[in-house]
Amino acid sequence: MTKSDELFKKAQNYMPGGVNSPVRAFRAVKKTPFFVKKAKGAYIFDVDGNKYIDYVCSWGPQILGHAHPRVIEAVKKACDNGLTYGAPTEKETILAELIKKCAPSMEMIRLVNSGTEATMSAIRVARGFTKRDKIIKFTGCYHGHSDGLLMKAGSGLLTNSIPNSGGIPKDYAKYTLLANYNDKNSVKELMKLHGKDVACIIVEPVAANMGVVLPQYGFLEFLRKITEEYGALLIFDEVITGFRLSLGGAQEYYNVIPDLTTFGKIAGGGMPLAVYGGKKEIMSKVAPLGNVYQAGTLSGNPIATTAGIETLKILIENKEEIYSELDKKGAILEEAYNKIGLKTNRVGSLMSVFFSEKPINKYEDSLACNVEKFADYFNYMLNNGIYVAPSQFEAMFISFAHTTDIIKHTAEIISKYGN
Ligand code: KE4
Repeated sequence: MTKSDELFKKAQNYMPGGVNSPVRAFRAVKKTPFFVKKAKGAYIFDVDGNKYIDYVCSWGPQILGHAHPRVIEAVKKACDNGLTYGAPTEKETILAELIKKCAPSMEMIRLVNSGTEATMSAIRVARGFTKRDKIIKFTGCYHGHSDGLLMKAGSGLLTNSIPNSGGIPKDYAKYTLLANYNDKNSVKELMKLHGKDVACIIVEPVAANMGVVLPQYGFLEFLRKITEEYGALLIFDEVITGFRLSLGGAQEYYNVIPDLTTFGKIAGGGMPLAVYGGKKEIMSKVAPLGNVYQAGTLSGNPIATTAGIETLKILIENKEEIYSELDKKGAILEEAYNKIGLKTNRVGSLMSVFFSEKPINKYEDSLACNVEKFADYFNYMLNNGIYVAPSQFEAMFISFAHTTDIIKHTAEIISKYGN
């Protein structure tokens, strides 16, 4: 029995499935998870002394690689001044300014502790601003685990085959309408029936929780137009795409500007920090300015804001080099997968490989993938020192710490898969 196995056995006595987030249990790939000892740069090390090239990057935050010296030094220094005050600090404003510099649509923001809090709060603001109750989300998109968003969601719900979570009152679920990603007609039909009651459409501008599925040409522009037509708000959930596709996220990359945006992951540089925000007129509804209530003991705390500030500063200072390098490296891996006949979807350093005969452009295509073959591929990669997401329905992330040699080595391992 490995040390990881021992730790996993013990953890299961205290936490459901032995984990604090379902996908970490490796159930979809029929393995017991490794327990992490440390991570540095592009590598993650488990308690049994194994070293893996990490393409999970903590599900996106570690775009600079693990334990970036500048981020760690800034956080260590900040800790000497205390961990949390529950009172305003200048760091919150500095981070807000940096976020607005990257995504100018973020005229006014609120810092929270998780992507779930960010999307839950953004929807509440949309309802408060429009005085409408219904929302539209897309099947296969995942926006965290708040009650109204767990209908036909992606990520761990797909991985563990629980399309609709237990514990959500039917009465509540009726306010969440489901459209199909990349299917304009499904949106048109819902808006024709419910448009005057729809507060917002929330979308992952690049879906990354049913595997990566790119918006088809004109889809995001269509959502922008139809929400304006019906007086509903457009919310871009950029928890994954924010600062990932480009410094300004998907809204810069595709030049489609939402009314509200949520960021997470990279925004906190690896610490628990997320953001919701957008037009000042809308965000002015949030207490204490307005009557839409949202609060948080640790929101904007000095340690998480320090990590976020340092991370965004490094991205801003080196944006040309970072984003072009990340794209080049993504292209090398994509070519390696395609050469052995595997389908991929990629934008920049965000990608997925699919075990499917046909292209993956929507939820049903993703659902039809061969998850058994994916599990076999996952184990092949892990046995060759490469850690990819333990689910067909998650994404692969490349960090700036993944050197060309690391990428070429990965491509080499990929090229031998199936031989
Ligand atoms: P958190 O509450 O996990 O910080 O963020 C929720 C969230 C919101 N929006 C999008 C687009 C997301 O992808 C997420 C969370 N992403 C998953 C990975 N697909 C987090 C990993 C996990 O659940 O353990």
